[in-house]
Amino acid sequence: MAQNRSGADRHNGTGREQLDVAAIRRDFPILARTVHDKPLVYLDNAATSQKPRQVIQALVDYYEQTNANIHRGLHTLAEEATEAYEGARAKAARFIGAVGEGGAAGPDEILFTRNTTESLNLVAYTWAAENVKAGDEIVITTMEHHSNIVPWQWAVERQGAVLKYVEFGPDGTIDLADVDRLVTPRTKLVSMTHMSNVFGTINPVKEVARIAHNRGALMLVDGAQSVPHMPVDVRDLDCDFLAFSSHKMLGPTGVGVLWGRREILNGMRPFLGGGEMIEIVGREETTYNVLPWKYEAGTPNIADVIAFGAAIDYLAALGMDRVREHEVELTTYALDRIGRIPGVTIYGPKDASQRGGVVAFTVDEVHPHDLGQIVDYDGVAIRAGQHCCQVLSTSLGVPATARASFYVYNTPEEVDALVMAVEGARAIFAAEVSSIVAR
Ligand code: 7TS
Repeated sequence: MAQNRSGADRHNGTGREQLDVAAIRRDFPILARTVHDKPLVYLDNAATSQKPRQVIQALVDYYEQTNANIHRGLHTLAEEATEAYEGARAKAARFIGAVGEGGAAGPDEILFTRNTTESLNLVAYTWAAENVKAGDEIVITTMEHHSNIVPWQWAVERQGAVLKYVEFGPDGTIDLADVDRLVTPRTKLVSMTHMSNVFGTINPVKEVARIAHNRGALMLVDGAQSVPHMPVDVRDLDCDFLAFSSHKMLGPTGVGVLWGRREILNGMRPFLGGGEMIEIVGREETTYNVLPWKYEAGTPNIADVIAFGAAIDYLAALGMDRVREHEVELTTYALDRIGRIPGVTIYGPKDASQRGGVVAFTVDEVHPHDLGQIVDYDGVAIRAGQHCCQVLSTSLGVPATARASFYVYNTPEEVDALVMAVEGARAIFAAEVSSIVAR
């Protein structure tokens, strides 16, 4: 497989080497394309990231050299496919610190799903069904993605429980005092995004986990936006579940992870029934396979899981500390540059050290959807709308925002291109308004 060429050659004054973004960019074939005859400026990474050649090649290699079903055949291809698939699981475990003491038995806590959404639903359907009773509480926040709201709405409806929300303040952060007040001995679970996909807020999930545990509740962390962008260690967070998606961290679509504490996963019923998840199937009853296969019924997404392993290798070689530093730098620059555009409002914390590489904003007189479309003519890809966070939008009282989100291959020049494109959009609308006035 191709080597990760993305070395590091610059220093940032901290003694630590910075990412060599020019070398990284050469690993991403799509960044060489144009959109409307302009170089692509891809700033929609919170939705999905682009894929390096190493990941694309892992898919091609798998289908050209290895393709076989796993855990079944006795032949060479099946063995190689199984080894590669389980190897990716071990990489995922190491990446989030799930490897047990002495390097033993961490990967069995990694369950492969389709995405963060499925990981969250898995907990809501299985764990909640047996552990949440009438009158119990589940606590989430008003900045959650729909995938961390809807499954809990259904769960509390099924169980006769109550869904409680921690509200965010004007700067898009939560107050631990509110968490402390809302989490009671009736609370069974606190489920919270580690990094908001709209505000970029990095939530104090470690402190929230401590509060949850003190009241006897479990802590689920939605890591869809944090795991791709900063070091995340489940032992340090001391959470009970962590959900994230491959496609937001340089890997293919169709692969998600649910990490859970071994004793909790062992105590839960499986999610889906079928092949692989069983031990003995009788006419009336079935006993289950051990972790992690108990939760992986049917033929999994073998090729994409293996390529996800290549994505993890790529990020690990860059170093997640450096990924985070790069994004703090870029976000600081973007907050300043975007903030200087007349009529702009930026949402979320002011300080880039408190947020991820996500900048949601509005521009007076220009609807975010129009903005998204106009900047696309300049080759700039951003997202506009509610970003699957309607509860957040309603609380904020802002029906839609434009959102730029960054990753390892983005540059300050691309932030400049965004700002110029937004200025252009403003000029178009200003011209329209004056022509209407003149009429
Ligand atoms: N949680 C958060 C915080 C997210 O940002 C997303 C996706 C999800 C969960 C769901 O992830 P999935 O892989 O299951 O889809 N967020 C976005 C976004 O901001 N724009 O498109 C998808």
